[in-house]
Amino acid sequence: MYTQAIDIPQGGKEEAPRGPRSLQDGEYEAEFDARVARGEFVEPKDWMPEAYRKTLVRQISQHAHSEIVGMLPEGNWITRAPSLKRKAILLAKVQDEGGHGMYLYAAAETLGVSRDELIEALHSGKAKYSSIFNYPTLSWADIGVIGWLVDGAAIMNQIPLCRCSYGPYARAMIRICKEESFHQRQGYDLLLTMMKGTVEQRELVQDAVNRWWWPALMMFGPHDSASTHSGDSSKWGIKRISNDDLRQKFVDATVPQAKVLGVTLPDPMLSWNEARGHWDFGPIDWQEFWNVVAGHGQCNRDRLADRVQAWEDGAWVREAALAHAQKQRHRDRLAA
Ligand code: FAQ
Repeated sequence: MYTQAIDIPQGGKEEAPRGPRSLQDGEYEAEFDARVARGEFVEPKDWMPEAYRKTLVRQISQHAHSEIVGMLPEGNWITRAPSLKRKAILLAKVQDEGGHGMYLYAAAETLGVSRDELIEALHSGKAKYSSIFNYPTLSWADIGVIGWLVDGAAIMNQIPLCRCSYGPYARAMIRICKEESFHQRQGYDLLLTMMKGTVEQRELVQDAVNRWWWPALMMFGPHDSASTHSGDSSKWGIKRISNDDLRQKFVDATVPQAKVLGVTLPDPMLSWNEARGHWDFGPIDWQEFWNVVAGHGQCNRDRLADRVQAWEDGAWVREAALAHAQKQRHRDRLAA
């Protein structure tokens, strides 16, 4: 259930290898490489190397899980938004994140994996989701900072994905990026309002910036030298810009925004490097990053427990939808 794929390998069955097995398949691979080099899209029914398919399933499903788990830290504040306007905005934003998860699960399904398998991988802890969503949202200013920095980093990373070689992923990303851009602006607007408020409000914003800055930089993934998938992903046109280059672009874009806002970024080594034409920044705590990725961050356990609970609570909705669809099919058969 919950799939758009036509040929779904079900759990337990041997997967048919799709890699090159004969001279003819080797020719397919050469044609595939040439196609990617020409910048053409690869579509679901096209031949593709098995490793390409697997890497896409991994990345797209991790991305989908991130959107769904990413609803939790903000959803936590919907009932506590300080005005009806802010509540409506936050509600729309969290709903958008849910929608992004759905587009992305649908894109992953076109690669021959079922939604149930993907959800099971998340719930069992086998699949990853973005490290950023394992940090707590302690004050209303965190909601603004998530919009500004987390959505800001997400856009920086996702714009190049609109040109990735896999058609369904690239097309999903176009719409997602448009919505993320609204998310980023609402966060910045919220923070501008708070910075024009009381001393306490300004302190809340600074405190939130101090806590989210470094985790936001970690969203781009490990240093290029420690990035296991970058080589293949770049060769296959999935990754267009490296982890470190995107991180640098994000820092360069964000420093002037922090100045306008009137906050200090928590990095004493942040300085303009005239020769490079970029902002230099201090070392990232990679031990913290890998610790969070391994499931030992502040909120990893709660986030997964909340997702599993929500899935179990929603069982009756899935059953009702299936029963309704069955009834409709039965009625259509009678009418035919
Ligand atoms: N967190 O070899 P690489 C959002 C893992 S959406 C956890 O460099 P790759 C919207 C990586 O999986 C945010 N794990 O990997 C929103 C791999 O482990 P594996 C999500 C991470 O794939 C806003 C290992 O480290 N965005 O925020 C992370 O080539 C507000 C080695 O890394 C996407 O998913 C991390 N940060 O590059 C929602 C974008 N980084 O799988 C709600 C699509 C790396 O071998 C509220 N994804 N790892 O076990 C990508 O662009 C890429 O997957 C990267 C990582 C760049 C994230």
